[in-house]
Amino acid sequence: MINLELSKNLIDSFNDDGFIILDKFIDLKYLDKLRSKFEPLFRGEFETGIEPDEWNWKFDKDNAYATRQICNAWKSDNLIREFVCHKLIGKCCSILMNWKGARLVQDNILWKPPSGETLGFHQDAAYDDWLIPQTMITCWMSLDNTSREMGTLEYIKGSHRWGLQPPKGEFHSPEDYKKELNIFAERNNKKIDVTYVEVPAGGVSFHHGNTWHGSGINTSKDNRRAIVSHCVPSDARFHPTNEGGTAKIYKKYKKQNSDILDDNYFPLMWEKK
Ligand SMILES: O=C(O)CCC(=O)C(=O)O
Repeated sequence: MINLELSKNLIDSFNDDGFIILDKFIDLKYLDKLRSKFEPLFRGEFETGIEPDEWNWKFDKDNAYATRQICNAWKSDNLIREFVCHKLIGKCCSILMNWKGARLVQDNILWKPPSGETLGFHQDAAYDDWLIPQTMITCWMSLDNTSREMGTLEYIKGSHRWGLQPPKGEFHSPEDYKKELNIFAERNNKKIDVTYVEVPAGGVSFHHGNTWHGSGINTSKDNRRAIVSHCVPSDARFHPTNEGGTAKIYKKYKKQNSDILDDNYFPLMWEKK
């Protein structure tokens, strides 16, 4: 289904740059089937009968050019679940982050149509201050060939060493998608070195939760679609008091008198034996 052997060179690159980018990950025979899931999901046709946690773009209702995003489509669709919760993703994330295991905190289904708009630069781990430890790694799987013209994902090399800032600014369709990045870099005297994730369909990138990233406008005539696994350590716990970032959506899964992340809502993907 998916294939990857992490070499020492790849692990070193991840530690140096805050990301790695690879041309081959998803077995190509699954790509059409995965792409065919997007339209029904955004029309609200959920195979399992369960709504995703966030469904923030709907056909015939929302801005046609916004980048369309669903969070936790794994609850709604079985094939998406097989991919975003795959044990190999959990294993790669654990090795790259030096964790004993990984669980899914959130998935993303992303669809940037032709003329599709920006996603503001941000750091993923900034949204999970409601977890201990506050950390994350993201596996971004592309279902289409990507290029700079298509508004592909962009990374700032080495920015995983810049610390974590609270989330600021607009996420969906900001006019200046680099505004928050530029403000931070100028204030802290950081050099901005952009890498565009240009991969064939079925390619992948992994990025550290502190790595600054975002994406520009799709100036091509093609759709750009991705499925994404955002992972946290298998032994992460709910923070007793923090309520920032995405807490208002995900802290409802905290059980009274317990700080444990329940496998039913935050699936365990892989753990070292
Ligand atoms: O695909 C994009 O444009 C952004 C993806 C992203 O922000 C993420 O995967 O963390």
